[in-house]
Amino acid sequence: MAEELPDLLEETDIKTEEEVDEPPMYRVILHNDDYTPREFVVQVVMVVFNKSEEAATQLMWRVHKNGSGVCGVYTYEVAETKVGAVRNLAREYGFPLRTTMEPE
Ligand code: TYC
Repeated sequence: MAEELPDLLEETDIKTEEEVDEPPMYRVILHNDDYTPREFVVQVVMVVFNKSEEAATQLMWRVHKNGSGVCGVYTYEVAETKVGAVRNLAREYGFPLRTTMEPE
């Protein structure tokens, strides 16, 4: 009888996308402001996000023109570390440069 059949869908080990291996990922967003020098932004992006001078300069201009831009996508801990690194450098040099993180 149908009632006695095992519920195959319940019992399989098939996992939904969230249950599989990959950890949740976070975008780190760089924000424009009126005071941080462009060259400082480029240096910070190169050091913190491991970008070439060319890639960092491109991103800086994109953020300068559009208001914000994505520096990269990372696991929670790595994204937090990068946001903190930007905060520390900006504080140290007295600029309002800022990044935030948001779930992918
Ligand atoms: N808008 C800044 C200026 O004109 C440059 C800048 C670019 C600042 C990107 C922040 O994330 C930023 N000096």
